[in-house]
Amino acid sequence: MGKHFHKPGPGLADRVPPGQHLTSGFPVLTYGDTPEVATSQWELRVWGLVAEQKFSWADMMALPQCEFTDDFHCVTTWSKLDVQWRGIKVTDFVKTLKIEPIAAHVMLHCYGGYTTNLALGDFIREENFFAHNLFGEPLPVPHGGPMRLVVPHLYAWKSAKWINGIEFLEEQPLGFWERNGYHVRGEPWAVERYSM
Ligand SMILES: Nc1nc2c(c(=O)[nH]1)N[C@H]1C(S)=C(S)[C@@H](COP(=O)(O)O)O[C@H]1N2
Ligand SMILES: [Mo]
Repeated sequence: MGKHFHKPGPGLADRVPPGQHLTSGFPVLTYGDTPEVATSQWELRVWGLVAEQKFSWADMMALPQCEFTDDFHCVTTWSKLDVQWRGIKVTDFVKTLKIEPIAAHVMLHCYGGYTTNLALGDFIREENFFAHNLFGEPLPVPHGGPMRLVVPHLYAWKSAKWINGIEFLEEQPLGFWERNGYHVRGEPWAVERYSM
């Protein structure tokens, strides 16, 4: 373990899932290239078992803006506590959608081609949000700027950076890491790291 990683101190242990170590920095974890998207070009499209719609940056900024403080757990074993974000609750966003009752899963799509899947019940949760601000600054591009999803209750590979699409499906799809051996759900307290 390098000097930036340490064992959780007393009182923090109950916030660090099994096999995880705390980091004081905020590592960047990206598979492949980092896409550069200006907010003027940015777009979020919803399709599949939902009335198709496109959201511009201005559409997202017109939704209620909230502050969030959450712990962040990467499956490669680092955790960062108390990350401060600003953005839009998924529950506020989906109020504007017409989702078909048979929809049971979503595939999240990103600029650059990354994908990850969530059960609808793991996506539409009060604590999930689209983030565009990190520690009081516009979300840095390496961390998913201008806009990413944050799903605090699952391992961070579900927190899609540079999000640009949400596909509503009846059957469970498999995203990039899920096809490559990662667990389909990824709950850190249950240590759902791999599919076998
Ligand atoms: N588009 C995209 N989103 C992504 C990833 C990625 O490679 N591409 N990596 C995931 C993984 S494995 C983690 S741990 C977090 C890392 O977020 P960070 O780079 O802001 O720490 O983003 C997730 N979202
Ligand atoms: Mo990760």
